[in-house]
Amino acid sequence: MRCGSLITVMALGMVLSSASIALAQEEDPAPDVADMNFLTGLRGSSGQYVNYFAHKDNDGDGIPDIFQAGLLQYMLATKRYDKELSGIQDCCDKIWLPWNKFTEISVFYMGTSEWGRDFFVDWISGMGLYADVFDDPFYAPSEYSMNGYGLVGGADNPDADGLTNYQEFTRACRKFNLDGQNFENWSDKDWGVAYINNTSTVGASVMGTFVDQATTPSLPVMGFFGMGATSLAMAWIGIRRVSSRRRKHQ
Ligand SMILES: [Ca+2]
Ligand SMILES: [Ca+2]
Ligand SMILES: [Ca+2]
Repeated sequence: MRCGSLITVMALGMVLSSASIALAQEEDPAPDVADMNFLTGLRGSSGQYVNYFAHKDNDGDGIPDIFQAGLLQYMLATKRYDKELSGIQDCCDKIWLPWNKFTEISVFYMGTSEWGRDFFVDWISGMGLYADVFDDPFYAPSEYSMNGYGLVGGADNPDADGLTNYQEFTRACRKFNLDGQNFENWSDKDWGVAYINNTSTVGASVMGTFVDQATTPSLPVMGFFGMGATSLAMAWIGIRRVSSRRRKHQ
């Protein structure tokens, strides 16, 4: 296990251990994943978890995890990728406990990396907290791994435009004069530019631009055909004008 992963596992242990396990589980349905805010979930209230989760790259794909959480949140809300994300509601249903303040973190990391899922399955079930809900189906990686969906990883390309999510991310950063390849060096001010209000996936921010670009085919595809169509249109207009002038002079 990588050092970063180990640190995050320890952090997950800290936050989960701090949850009040003495509270009784209530009969309460799990939230709809489309309504969950993964941005605030990864930050925690008042942003106290940003150093463990939100501003880290725990899966090592080159993108801060908060941006992947934003992309996931947008995809769930817009329901454009329902087929690929069909297993995530079931994942949420099985880990949901009304008193658990870490549902978004749990769902996100269980889904995006094998080590995260294994942590929750083995470590927490070992504590006996989730013994009844972590049954054998959770040991099927293909069923629960977000990597298997091929949507929010750095090498994924959900809009099929030839640009990976990592490339879409660094492009979005450049639009706001930020170096996406070295986000570890960003200041608090830079992070404020990166995603405004800490809650939204839309708007004039790196987050809004990244989410839009990652789900919209861009220049490599649209530019080629777009330039071809524009050239043909201009040529046609030019011919019409020349023909018109000739008729006037005849
Ligand atoms: Ca990442
Ligand atoms: Ca793309
Ligand atoms: Ca794109």
